[in-house]
Amino acid sequence: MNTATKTPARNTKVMNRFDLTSRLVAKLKNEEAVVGGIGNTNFDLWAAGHRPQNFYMLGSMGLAFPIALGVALAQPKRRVFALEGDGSLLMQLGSLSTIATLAPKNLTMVVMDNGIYQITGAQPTPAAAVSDLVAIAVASGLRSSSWAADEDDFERLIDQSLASDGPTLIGVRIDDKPGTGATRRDPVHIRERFMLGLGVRQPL
Ligand SMILES: Cc1ncc(C[n+]2csc(CCOP(=O)(O)OP(=O)(O)O)c2C)c(N)n1
Repeated sequence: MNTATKTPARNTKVMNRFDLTSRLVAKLKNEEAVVGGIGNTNFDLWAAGHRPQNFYMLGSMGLAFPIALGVALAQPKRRVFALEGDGSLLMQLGSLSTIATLAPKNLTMVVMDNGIYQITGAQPTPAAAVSDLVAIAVASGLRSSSWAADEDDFERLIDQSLASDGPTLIGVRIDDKPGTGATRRDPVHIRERFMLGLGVRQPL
């Protein structure tokens, strides 16, 4: 028997990245920072409605959570969200231990698990069907980590994270759809706009 069928992830609903991202963005009322990972997570963040507090990672996989950690530590009064693909998180699993150790109270991470590297041709990730990313997060010390059973549960877990006294990780299983939009590929512009949005740059 394939033991992968026993992982909690396999019992959760397959959802859609853009829909979940839109649900998250609809909840934002307090200039929360949102860091999108390379490719589809930031394309859907852009498509859900650009905000000055959004940062769109270009080029390197696995940096959404580390960048969000830095923002959360630098601005502890601001809620910070990070959206990352499963393949990208696999590039940077050590960040989970670092985040668990530094334990910012204001950080909510979402891993969008489609089991593939969608944007480069849908190759299966090595974790697909054998590893449970939420179980890895728990074992890394992130005790508030869970799979969202469906869209309502995702929204509940987001709300719950706001009241949590430590970092939260939410795993969502998603379909194989590509991202909805396309971020303008100008890293300096993205960085400057984000820093302005966080109030750490003065307008020119
Ligand atoms: C270090 C590194 N290796 C490989 C790539 C090429 N690459 C860009 S996005 C991507 C796949 C991302 O997969 P995932 O994070 O699961 O997101 P998805 O495309 O499935 O939404 C790959 C392999 C890269 N940009 N950086």
